[in-house]
Amino acid sequence: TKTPVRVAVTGAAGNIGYALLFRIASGEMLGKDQPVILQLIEIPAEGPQKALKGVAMELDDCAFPLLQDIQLFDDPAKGFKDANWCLLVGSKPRGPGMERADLLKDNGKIFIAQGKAIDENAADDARIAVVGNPCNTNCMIAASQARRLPKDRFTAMVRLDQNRAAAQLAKKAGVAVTDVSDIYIYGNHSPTMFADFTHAKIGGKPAAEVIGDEAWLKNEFLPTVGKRGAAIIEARGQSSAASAANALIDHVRDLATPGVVHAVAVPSTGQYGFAEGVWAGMPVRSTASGYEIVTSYEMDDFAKSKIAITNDELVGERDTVKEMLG
Ligand code: NAX
Repeated sequence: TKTPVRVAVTGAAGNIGYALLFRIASGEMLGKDQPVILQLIEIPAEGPQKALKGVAMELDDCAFPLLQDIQLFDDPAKGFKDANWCLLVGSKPRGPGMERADLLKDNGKIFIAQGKAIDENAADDARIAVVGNPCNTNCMIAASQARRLPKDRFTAMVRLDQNRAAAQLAKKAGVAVTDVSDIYIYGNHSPTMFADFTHAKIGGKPAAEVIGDEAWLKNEFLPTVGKRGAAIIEARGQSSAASAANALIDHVRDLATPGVVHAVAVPSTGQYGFAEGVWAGMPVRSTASGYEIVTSYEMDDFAKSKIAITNDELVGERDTVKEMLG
């Protein structure tokens, strides 16, 4: 039998956590033959800690054959101990009237502490996936604390945007989502992201050719994908949870599957014109131990202009938190 993989999850008593943990425990993330140990981390407050116990009771009640242990923590240093995967879902939500800069800085403190706790305590092979927003910049901040672990182990999630884009293209073309390929997300997980329809394929043919409506791609598809999170909140009264958890399952599973190409926010060394050192969504090809950035897509002027906008936003976020980065 395989050695269990330790999966640490922050924000485990939250909405995404509730849609996520049962799928990890059932083997959907790391495989149906891979035992897991869940190390669940919440803030020390009574409410979240009590809710976390409830989630653990339900996990017990599923009697998942692969779930070898469930451990509950209020201290990240203990919660990340020996973790192979660190899924950073928890973050501070934007309160009413709160400035974006304050949100960035408040979350910055959380991700400095978590980055440090991971670097000091997690397993040597630890990989990190950040979901809590603003996820690209939170990820950059956490990675800034890494002394032992390579910074490129820290990734942020743009997979929900990729999945949203694939679904929209399939719907428009009237095909199954499995017919859509080569759709990747560039830049920030925010409305400025660029869902690159220019290289997307439908049934192996260029998506733009199949859809035959450039105005729709530029003026409807891009904003629909970019503002989908807000549209879900408007419709449901709550932010995306099941689809976000599903995207995180996809993100981790595909990082753990050599050969798969998928969009991940990773540290830029200048690919596609992104500023060096920001965490930008790009296509990566997973390898046995990590990933390599796919740099072969040629961008036209339209795509370049979109990438420039989302890059500017990432650089602006970095400027806002630069004193924290040390
Ligand atoms: P919830 O508010 O339901 O849950 C968040 C949980 O995190 C709470 O239980 C809270 O106590 C906990 N938490 C806060 N700070 C923590 C800390 N320092 N350590 C441990 N736990 C902490 O939010 P939920 O709907 O689950 O969303 C979680 C995060 O995902 C949010 O930041 C949200 O903006 C972000 N999202 C990111 C997406 C992406 O594509 N990257 C999409 C979905 C989602 O909006």
